[in-house]
Amino acid sequence: MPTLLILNGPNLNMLGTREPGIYGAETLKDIEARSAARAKALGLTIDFRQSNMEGELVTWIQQAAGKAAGIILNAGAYTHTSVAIHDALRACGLPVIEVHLSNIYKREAFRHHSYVAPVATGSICGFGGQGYELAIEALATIITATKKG
Ligand code: CA2
Repeated sequence: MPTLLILNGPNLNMLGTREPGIYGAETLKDIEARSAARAKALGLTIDFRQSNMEGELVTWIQQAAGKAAGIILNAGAYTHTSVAIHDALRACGLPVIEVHLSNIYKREAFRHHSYVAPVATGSICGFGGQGYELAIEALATIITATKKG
């Protein structure tokens, strides 16, 4: 079964504890569970991770090359700052879907720029935890299309 690497950046381990008005009431464990269920229904498995460290996210992206079928990334605040994550995604050769729980374009101006977006196949934001399921569906379509050649 193809594996999707789902990466979550800084502070996303805090989900469900504060700021439910912005990020919803779900915990990251809840999002992992719904992602696993959606993936299973589509014949995929997931490797779901979170890190508060930029370098760890970069290493995981590097290690996914040649192993994972695609990457779903909510880089958290690193979305708006990280050239290192941009470079790793560009080099990995995998389809990448950028996800954000909140609609970053409705928020502060500093959240309007993403270093992930230019190296992503597509971006999904503003749908809370459902965004992860939408990203899994998008990658399932891409993987099937790639297999057909
Ligand atoms: O909307 C998203 O998914 C974000 O990636 C979340 C990041 C934010 O910096 C991005 O601009 C948009 C922040 C995640 C922090 O989540 C918390 C949740 C509860 C309590 C504290 C932080």
